[in-house]
This record gives sequence, structure tokens and C-alpha cells, in this order.
Amino acid sequence: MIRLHNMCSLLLIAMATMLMASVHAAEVMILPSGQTVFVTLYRDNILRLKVQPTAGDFYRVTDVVVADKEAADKLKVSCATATSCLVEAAKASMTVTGHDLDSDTAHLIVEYRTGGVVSTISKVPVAPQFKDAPELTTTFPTAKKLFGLPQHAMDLALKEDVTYQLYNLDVFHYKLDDPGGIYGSIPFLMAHSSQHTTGVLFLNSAEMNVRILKSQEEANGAPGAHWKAEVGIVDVFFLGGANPSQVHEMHAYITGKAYLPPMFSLGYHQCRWNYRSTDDCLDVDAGFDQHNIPYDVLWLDIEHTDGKKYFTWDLHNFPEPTKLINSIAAKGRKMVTIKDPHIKRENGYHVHDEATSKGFYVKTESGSDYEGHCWPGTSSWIDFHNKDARDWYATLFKHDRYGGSTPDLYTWIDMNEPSVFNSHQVTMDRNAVHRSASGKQVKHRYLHNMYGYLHTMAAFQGHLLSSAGAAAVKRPFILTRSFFSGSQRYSAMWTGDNMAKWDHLEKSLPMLLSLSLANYPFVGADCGGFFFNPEAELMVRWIQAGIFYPFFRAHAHLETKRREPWLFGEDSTSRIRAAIAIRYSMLPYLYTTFFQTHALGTTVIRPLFYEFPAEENLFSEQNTYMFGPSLLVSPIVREGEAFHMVRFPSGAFWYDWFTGKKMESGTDTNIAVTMDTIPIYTRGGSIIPTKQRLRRSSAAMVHDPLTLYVSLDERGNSYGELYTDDEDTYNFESGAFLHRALSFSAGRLTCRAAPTAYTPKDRTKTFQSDVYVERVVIFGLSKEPRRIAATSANVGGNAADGVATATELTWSKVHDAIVVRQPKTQIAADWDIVIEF
Ligand code: NBV
Repeated sequence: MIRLHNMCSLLLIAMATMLMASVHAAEVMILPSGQTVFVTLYRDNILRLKVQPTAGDFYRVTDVVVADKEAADKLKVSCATATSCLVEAAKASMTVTGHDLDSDTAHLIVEYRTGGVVSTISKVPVAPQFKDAPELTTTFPTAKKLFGLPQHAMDLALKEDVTYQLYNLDVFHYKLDDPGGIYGSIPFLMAHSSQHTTGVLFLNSAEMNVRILKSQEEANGAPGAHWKAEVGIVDVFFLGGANPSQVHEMHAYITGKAYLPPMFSLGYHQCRWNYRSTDDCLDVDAGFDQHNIPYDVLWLDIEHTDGKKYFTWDLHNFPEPTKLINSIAAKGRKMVTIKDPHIKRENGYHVHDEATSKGFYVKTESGSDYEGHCWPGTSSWIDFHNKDARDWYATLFKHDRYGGSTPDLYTWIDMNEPSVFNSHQVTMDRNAVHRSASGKQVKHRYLHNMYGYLHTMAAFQGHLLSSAGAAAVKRPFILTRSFFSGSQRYSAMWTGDNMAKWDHLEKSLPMLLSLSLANYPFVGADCGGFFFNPEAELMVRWIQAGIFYPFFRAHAHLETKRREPWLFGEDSTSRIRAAIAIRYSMLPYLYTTFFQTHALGTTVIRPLFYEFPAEENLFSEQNTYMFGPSLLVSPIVREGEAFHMVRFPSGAFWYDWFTGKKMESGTDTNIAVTMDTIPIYTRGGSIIPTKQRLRRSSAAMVHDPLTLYVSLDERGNSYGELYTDDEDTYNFESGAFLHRALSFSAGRLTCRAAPTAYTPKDRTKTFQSDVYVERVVIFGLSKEPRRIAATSANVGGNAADGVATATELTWSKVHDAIVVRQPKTQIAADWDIVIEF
């Protein structure tokens, strides 16, 4: 019997060797159960383990998520025997050893080392009964805290003995501190200590439950997690680095870096279920101008359609949609319409007719169209798993097909968990059937958590297609409710139907930070709270917090009172205006941060431990956080606060944004607050580009001059970058951008080309900018200047080419800052501003 088994194993090994030529894995182990173990160096120090039920052509639905499919390096992998493999990278190694492989307790032990230290130990059961129900237990011997596994309305640090469910669901009135699944999931976890950071990505799109182990009783004092997916395969990536940002960048190699959003989408968005008519929209739009509040995008929810048939209009209330969009766009603003994935089953509705005739709906097991109840009544769902269906769906966005649309109209996709009103858990039957373009069938349960992601891919493609004939293809803007690993390549997300309650405002911060840690940078929550009515204090505080959400939108339920920013009394209006003005002033810095995210795979908002990984007392901090690399913010999220505690890491100097006052590093400081207070601090060592003129939208700011905030570190130095381009198209991929490095040292501020962080596809285009610097604000100078002068080839625009002129500059002391006036140095040029003491 044993001999027979061995012979079988030999045969399987031989088969596997033959297969190696056809599969793109470096090495394989074939287990007696017939499962194949692939051990791969994915890229640099990212190691991947896959266990598949059969050696051959297993159908892996998550392939579409992996950004760089060619990255595996087989030279670094060796499987010495049929039961053990070693993979070695520069700074990491992984050993995979099989145990009890002939028995029903068969398992693999995977040890992942970073910097010579074992940072994760995983036990992967591989007995036959686990073939299609993968699980693993991972412990992190060097870690202190675990983070990740979004989306949950919970604290940032994961809690022991709690099972986090990853199952995308439309949960009505979702509860806070509940580990049940809500709209989206990313099966990624980060384990952190002051020495190391490790990441684990279990790339499986079925329902997954991850229990955080009781470290003392279950994992020898180390944090750990037990992962269990309903079906599918084990496909796990191990990432190890010195700190969170390294691990974040590795994660972005796998599932992709975030796309570069157009500038307008970083402005303020005004939404409501529903702006009811053309006149209503125009009134709201005019209200912003009357009250001198900038905004960029006006949104239309489901009521704008003809009977919830997406890609149509209610022509009674919106008789001339193109005219409406054009009049909003005339002020440099945009509009968004919603397009849900459920399609009304009504003959004559072009989307339904075409989806039916092409067979692009999700099916039942018996082969008929899957039907369910949603907003339009009886509906079917587009099978976005099928690439042909995605290609077809994309054509619906073309302006000649989507009547009333224009290039200034963008997209919101909702209900894409998918939400099915009359079905178990308000979602699609797990046995519903998807089909690939080549005709392979797969049950919904295998890809449930990816459905929203696939919808986003199709909508993104739709926007590219609708823009294809234009002089330059425009970057899409899509907001999705449901998401999975990879969604950051195509869309922003928001945290769905929160409530106008203080605890929902407070919880929005850890929710967004957790998503950011899991490689989803473009994230936001409904400002004001979706359900119920916020009183003025909550609304003001929510907007003051929302200016530090990467995606900044106010939204409200159909049954709530109107709540445009000027409806809460004069004081609140001016506070909201002041907050939104700060957001707009920071757009150059925010856009630069998004560019860095796109170029390097970093993120936008960051928990303090991401920037200060060695400061253990900050590991669980979730109220004070970093907005980009250089600003520390601490939104006021509690009612009636008279004092607010701000945490200042010891690893940097900190300055009050409004006065330049130096704060005490390494302390928790209680600051006295009023309703006007917005706690913002610059990081010593940074230079932050801003634009300070209050305009009606981001488009109106394009040519505005810059104010630079220079905050000195303990050596009197600082550094920052400015990225700029046309804010809207893909021309930056052909070189049409400016990326400038600003640095300050020994009393000299310089502007030069930034070190290459990004390689465009080609260099066929250039970008011109007439933007100059109108003000430099310096925090942390120990002496008052005696003389300040600017030297540049084009100071004031009147010097002969290449000839440097020196211009004397004026300055004054304002609070604790030195404000240098009108250097008029062009951002595109190289220049120096020199301070003599
Ligand atoms: O489309 C209506 C709403 C929308 O406003 C909201 O933002 C989504 O999260 N949608 C959910 C459906 C109904 C919610 C009760």
C-alpha cells in the first residue's frame, strides 16, 4: 500500500516536472492528496505560496487582481525533496515543509524570515478535506500589534479573540464595533513591531473569516490569526520589511498602485439622495457661489433616472441633462450620476435587451437568468466576471449611447456587493453561476467579494472608452461602495450608509486608516452622516474632519432635512467655508501626495505608527494621524469638546499650521478648542506647497500662485515636493508634468528637478506652467533674518535667459513665522532664496 502510494507520488512528481514548463511557477511540490504546492518569489522580498487542488489548469478567479502577473522569479526557488522547498530573496527567505502528508492531519509549515528573523510562521492544512476549503494559521513572533482586514466599523488595531468576517454585504444601519462583513473587503493583514513589519495577503475572493488568536493561550505570546475561506484555494503572499511603508509598497506591487485621480475629484463633493430637478441642481450650484464656498462636483442619486433604469434620465425633472451638465461645467465643475449593477427586467430598456440577447446576466444553476428584487423591481445582474460582458458594459458609457452624458459627467456605482433585497443576507445566491469569456463556469461563492471590483473595472473601462476620441484621454473618476484587493487601481470608495451620530464620525477615522494601510488610499465617509439629521455642531465638526479624508463628500438620505453648507446658521456657514477653504488651499500638496502614491505605492492618510514605526505608545493611535507625509491632523470628533488631546510623536518637530508655534514633541498635549479650531500641525523637515486664494472650484485655481510652508527640523533643514500636470488627462504618462524638489538648508531655499520617482511610458510631451511662488512661510527659524534675496534665471520674469539676477525680498514676522513676500519665482524654473542672518 505504502509502496503504491510512493509510486503514485513519483508519478505525480514526474507529471509535475512536465507541467512546470506550462505553468508559470518556479517550483512545485505535489502532495499525496494530489494537491500542488507552488512556491514562488513574486518580486523582491515578496514570497508566494499557492496550494491548488490539482496540478493542472485550475481556474483561479483572482488572477484579474494581481497587477504584475509576470513577476515571479523561479531561479530563487528550490524544492530539494517532494516535501520541502526553500525560496531565497535578498532580504527574505521562506521554507515550506510538509508534515504527515499521508495522513488526514497533513499540513505544511511555512516559515518566512525577514532580515534573518522569523517574522511569520504559518500552518497550512493540506489534508484532502481542505482541498476546497482553504485555511491557515499564521503567527507573528516578532510583532506587537495586528492591523488591516478592512472593511469593518471598528478600531484600527485588530482585537484578540474576535473573528473578522470578510463578506461584502449591504448591511442596513450597520453597527459600530461589529466584526461582521460590510460592503467591501481586503484580505490583508499587517503585523507590526518597532523592529519589523510583516504583511500577509490571502488572495481569495470567497467569504473569509479571520479570527485573531488569543496571543497568550494560542500563540506563545505572539499575535496571530486563523484564516478560513469558504471555498477556493490557498494563495498567500508574505511581505516583510523594515517598516510599514516598505510593506505597503510591496503590497502595491502585488495588487497595484492606486491610480492618479483627476484634480477635481480631490475637491469637495456635494451629494444628496436626491437633487430632484434641474432647477434644484442649479440652485444648489448657485448657493455655493453666493456663499463663497468652493466645491467641484454635484451628484445625482437613483431618482434622476427613468424608473431606476441606469443610463437613462427622468426627463420630466431633468428635461435637458446635457444643458444642465454644461452649465455646471461652465464654472469648471463636474457632475456624477449613479449606475447600479442591477438591471430592470423591462423589454425595450436597451441595457436589459442587450444583456439578455448576449447572455451577459449572471445565471441560476439551471441556466436561466438569475433574478432578484432591487430598486427597479424585478432585476438581473450583469456578469462582470465575464470579460466580454465588461467590454459590452463599457460601451454603455459612450456619449452616443448614454444620451444626456458629456465628458464632464462621472460615475458612482452603488449596491454592488451585490445587494439583492429579497435574498438571504441581502445578497446574491452563492450558487448563482458566472461564466468566463471562454465559457468556464464558476459559482458566485468563489468570487463574491470580487463582484464590486469587477464592476469597477468595467465602469473604468467605460470612461476610457467614452473619452477615446478626445484630443487627450481623460482620467476616469468612479466611486464604488463594494471593493476588493485591486480596487484602488480604478476607483475611490466610501464607507456607505453611516449615521449622523458622533460615534460614526469618530469611527470614520480608524475605518479610513485601516483601508489606507491595506493599500486603498482614495477613501472617504459621508460627511454629515447618511441617516438622520446632524445638528449644526456635528455638521461643522464633520466637515472640519472631512477635509482630511482623501475623498471628501457630503451626502444624505432621501428622508433627511436639506443640509447644504449654508443651512446651519451664519456662524456654521463661515466655519464650513473656512474648513473647505483649507482643503482647497492644500490641493497642491494633496495632489502631490496622490502622485507619490501612484508612483511609489505609498498611501495618503497614515496612522502615526506608519511614519514613526519605533514609537510603541503610538501603535494604536487612531484619532491623531498623518494627512500625507508632512501634516499631522487631529480632527475633533466628540461633542462639546473644550480641550482636545493631540499626540505629537517624538521623532519630529511639530508646528501649529496657523501660527508656526512649536509644539512639544513626544507629548500628548491638551489644546483648548473652540468651534473654529481645526488641529493641524506641520512636520519639521517638510515643505508643503499650497494655494491660498479662495476660488469657486479647483479648476479656477490652476494658474494661482503658491504659498510654501517651510518647517525646519532640528538641524534647520526641510524638504518637500510639488507635482503638477494638466490635472485631468493621461498626458503625464508621456512626460507632460513637472515634478519639483524644494529644499531648505543653511538658510537657502532651492527649487530643482525632483529625483526620479516615476518613469513615464514615453517622453513625447512636455508640460508648461506659469505658476509662481507668492509667499514663503517659514516655521522654526532661530534668528530673525537680516536680508532675504531670490536668485533665479527668471525672477520677476524679466531676466535675460540663463543670467541669474538677485532680487531683494521683503518679509515680516507673523506670530511665530517669518513670511517672505512675493519672491515671484517660477515653479518650473530653478531658483534659490537666500536668507542672511
Ligand atoms: O441610491 C440610494 C442610496 C445611496 O444614497 C447611498 O449612498 C447608498 O449607500 N443607496 C445606498 C441605496 C439605499 C440605501 C438605504
